[in-house]
Amino acid sequence: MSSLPDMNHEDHAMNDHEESAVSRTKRPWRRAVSAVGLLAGMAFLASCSKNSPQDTWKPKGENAQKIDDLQRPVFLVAGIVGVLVVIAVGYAVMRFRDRGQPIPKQTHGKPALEIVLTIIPFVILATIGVFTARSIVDLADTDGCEMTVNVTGQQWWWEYDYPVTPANQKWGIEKPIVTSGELVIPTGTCVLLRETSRDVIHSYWIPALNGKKDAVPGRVHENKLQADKPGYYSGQCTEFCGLSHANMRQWAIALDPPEFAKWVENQQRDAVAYAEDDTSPEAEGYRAFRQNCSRCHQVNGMQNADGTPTIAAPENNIVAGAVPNLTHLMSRSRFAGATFQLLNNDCNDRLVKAASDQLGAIYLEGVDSKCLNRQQLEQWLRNAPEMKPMYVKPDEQGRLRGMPNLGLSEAQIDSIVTYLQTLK
Ligand code: HEC
Ligand SMILES: [Cu+2]
Repeated sequence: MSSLPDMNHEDHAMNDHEESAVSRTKRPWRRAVSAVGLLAGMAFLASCSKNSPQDTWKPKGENAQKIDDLQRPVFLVAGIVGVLVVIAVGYAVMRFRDRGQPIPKQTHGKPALEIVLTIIPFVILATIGVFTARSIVDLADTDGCEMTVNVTGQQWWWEYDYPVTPANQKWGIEKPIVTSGELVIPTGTCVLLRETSRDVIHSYWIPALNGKKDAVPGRVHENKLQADKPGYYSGQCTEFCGLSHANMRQWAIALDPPEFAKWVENQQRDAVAYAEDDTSPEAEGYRAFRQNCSRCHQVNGMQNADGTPTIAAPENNIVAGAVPNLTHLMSRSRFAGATFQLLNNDCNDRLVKAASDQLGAIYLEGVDSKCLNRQQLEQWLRNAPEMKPMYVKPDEQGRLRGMPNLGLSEAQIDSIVTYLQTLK
């Protein structure tokens, strides 16, 4: 030991000083190159998805456009600042890296520099702040919408009901419409969503049409949606809400006003009531449904054996007190939190990839026997909690948080699916 190790040297223990000096000068560049490569790879993968229906950079409606108009310049400014900071840090790291030189003279206080470095971020943030506040106020203004839909979140699906209001009556809504999973709206129309929840906090989000809005129990949050063109716009619950949060999807289907009117007309129709002595497979399925499903699921128009209306009592069976109304199940394209397809893959592709001017007609076809994804629907009736995790342990009053396994026989399932196909 002839000399003490140099304390400023990280790798003083290295034997080969020459080689370590070489690798020390090369290594930072190699690292920088791999870091840049990694970032580029990540950016590439992030943009990889062929069709990215939840892309927030592709607004398809007025409110989403307002958000986009704000986020683009903010992203640009933040990007420039970010690049400048990385360059400055990179420069400082290279230029002043430890070569064993003595510690530089320490200084304290540089008022001019400090003031400049305070003023620049202040000006940037204040400018962004003004535009952000303006956008928030603008988006929060829910006056003047031409239609209202109540949107209720529940573990783990969304219910939409279209109340009879003067504005909604102009769209032909003379009877409340209750549906689930898929929100159907007319194009070019400001639709006011009145959001709430029956259990925990959920959040409603259709990225192509607007930002997120929480659905909170005991409160009503207003949110506007407007779609410029007919389309099939996807979203998902964006507030963690328990076991099947990931299976709580939502879709907005925008139709041309004349096609929307057809949808409204159909939704207000009752389902067929089959006579008790009818022995057709549909009528058999109808009775099996009434026996096994009607205590939870409402089908408007269904009748008991004595001719009185069959009224579901979800409040006695489900903690949150509601269950999807199935009167027009086959007018939807998805089920159970809009997670599973009622349409087989071919028919689903045809709908999802439809040109904007054809989408309405295809959607209004609903699910016919050619298109039915029978396998998934049967699986649901065989054992729903296996397809979608749900808390099926009853509470003290015997109520559940999801659809239980009803222990149906294959013959019952077959018969009920035959009946469900009539619910257009
Ligand atoms: C104990 C109450 C209960 C019973 C009985 C019940 N279900 Fe359900 N069902 C539910 C609940 C709750 C959901 C919502 C589950 C979800 O999406 O998370 C549901 C969802 C569904 C859906 C999806 C609807 C949609 O629009 O997304 C279908 C279809 C369905 N049930 C069919 C049936 C059939 C057919 C029967 C009778 C064989 C039946 N259910 C019996 C509670 C019940
Ligand atoms: Cu949720």
